[in-house]
Amino acid sequence: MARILITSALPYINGIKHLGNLVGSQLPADLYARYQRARGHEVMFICATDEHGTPAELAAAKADEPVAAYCARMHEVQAGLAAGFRLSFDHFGRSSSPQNHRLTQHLAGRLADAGLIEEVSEKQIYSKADGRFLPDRYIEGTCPNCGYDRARGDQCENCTKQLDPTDLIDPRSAISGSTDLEVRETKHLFLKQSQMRDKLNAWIDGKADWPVLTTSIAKKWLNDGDGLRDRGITRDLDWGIPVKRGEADWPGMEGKVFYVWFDAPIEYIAATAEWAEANGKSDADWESWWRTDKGAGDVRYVEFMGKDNVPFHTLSFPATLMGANFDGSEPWKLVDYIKSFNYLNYQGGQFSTSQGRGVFMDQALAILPSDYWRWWLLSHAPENSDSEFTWENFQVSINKDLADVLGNFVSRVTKFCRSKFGEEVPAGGRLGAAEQALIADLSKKIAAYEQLMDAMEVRKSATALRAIWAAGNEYLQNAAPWSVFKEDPEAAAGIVRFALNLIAVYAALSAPFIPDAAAKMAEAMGTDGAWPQDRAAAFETLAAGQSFTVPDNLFDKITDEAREGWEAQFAGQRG
Ligand code: B3M
Ligand code: ZN
Repeated sequence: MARILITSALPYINGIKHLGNLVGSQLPADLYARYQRARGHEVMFICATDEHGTPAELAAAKADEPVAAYCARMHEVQAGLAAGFRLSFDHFGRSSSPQNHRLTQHLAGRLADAGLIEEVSEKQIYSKADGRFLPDRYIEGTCPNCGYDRARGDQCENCTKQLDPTDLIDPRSAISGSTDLEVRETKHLFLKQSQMRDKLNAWIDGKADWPVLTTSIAKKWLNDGDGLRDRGITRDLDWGIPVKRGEADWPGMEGKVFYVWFDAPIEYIAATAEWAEANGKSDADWESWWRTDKGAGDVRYVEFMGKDNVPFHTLSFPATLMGANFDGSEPWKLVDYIKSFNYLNYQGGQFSTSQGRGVFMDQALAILPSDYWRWWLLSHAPENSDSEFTWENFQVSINKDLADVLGNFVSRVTKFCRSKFGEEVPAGGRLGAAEQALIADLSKKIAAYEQLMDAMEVRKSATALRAIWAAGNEYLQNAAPWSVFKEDPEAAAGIVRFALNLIAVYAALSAPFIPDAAAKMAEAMGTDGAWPQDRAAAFETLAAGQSFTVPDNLFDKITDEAREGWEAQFAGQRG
């Protein structure tokens, strides 16, 4: 049994996430967590809301709520949606937790002890009307690169160039619109990432098995001079983790907080500490996942994220953890594998939170059960390139894969059995050549599926699972127990008993993708949904005489009218 630590990128607190966000981190992470648990491994699956920074403050202001109250409310909303999508986190934490405050301040102190922090006097834009500095998204103006007139202080949304607030032409406050701005000096802490270049390079070079998407982004930033320049890790904001050096005040840093991207990844660790506290465990319990000197030496740590988050996870976060271990006394667990994703597009354009374009998590659950979304999103995960959601493609996949192949198989077998033999696994008959051939074929197919799931090849895993379902359907079509029954009821009973066993096997194999339908299948067959580890025995789990039930229709087909209705409903901007 292995110990596997899994983290999903933390969704920002500033609103409900769309399906593109979901498929780029949380959902594939859940697929992997469920699968590894089913294989008998010890899994710690962690996520949290990312609650600091200007996006949180601006969203709270827009909602006309104090930022702490806004974050508390939105955390509950996001936790509810995560539960709705059956995301099986061991803990869904908050980056504003006391645990993260302590740990972030502690690690900053360690970095200072290591000589990796520098105090820099910086020019920042101060708004007299607002009585405050305007970092990141608090300032808007014209992009010096492309001329877009609503570029933000940290990045131009139009041409994606990273900016500093002082780069903007005709800057104005995003709070008040005021242009009465001036440049003032303010002191900030900088993390001397550039001093870590060689260490980071060597570390990334050691990751030969990482996906190309991950390493190409990491290497690009690492070698592009600009990517590893020293970065400010503090901000002039109210909401955030106060800048302290461990537990001590940091002279000159009064009233400042850490930059959101400094404390957000640290929350992976802090959320595990939150898990320990919430479950009556000790510090040693969470440390056994995160400190290689305290039990995490044998942990395999896997991170899931969209490609835009890769630089922070391959450079900044490892730099923090490596830097904090400068004297060898705090060996923090570094990531072993980063699974990153491209973007999911929506009907010929982009999903967009700011423009309310696409389908958002709450809307998706309001129209269909989560399994439908899980199946489509995972089987179309944007792994090797961007992929696209269209309602037509969604309708076709659901109707074919879920309704025609899996749903139909389960319904035909159980209903036929009930009508001829009652709701009890029939005795008689035996496994003949056709059944033996299918067992041999499925054994190979299951092994292939396991290999793909272990490798986090999400789309290919879905294809492999569908092939397993299809093989059962094909078998049933050829074995035709409904015809055999007329001549030889006993032989028909043997076919049906075998097919009922297939349902039990399918329930186990399908659970990582479609947990609700899989649970219904297992419940109907009266099995515990255990993984078919022992292939020979797996197909004879259900004994003659055991009772079963006919599950309710597992999947409804999506009609043309429904599809057209949704297409129209989701054509505009979210209200
Ligand atoms: N909240 C960005 C995002 O949602 C950010 C991820 C943090 S992971 C530590 O894309
Ligand atoms: Zn631009």
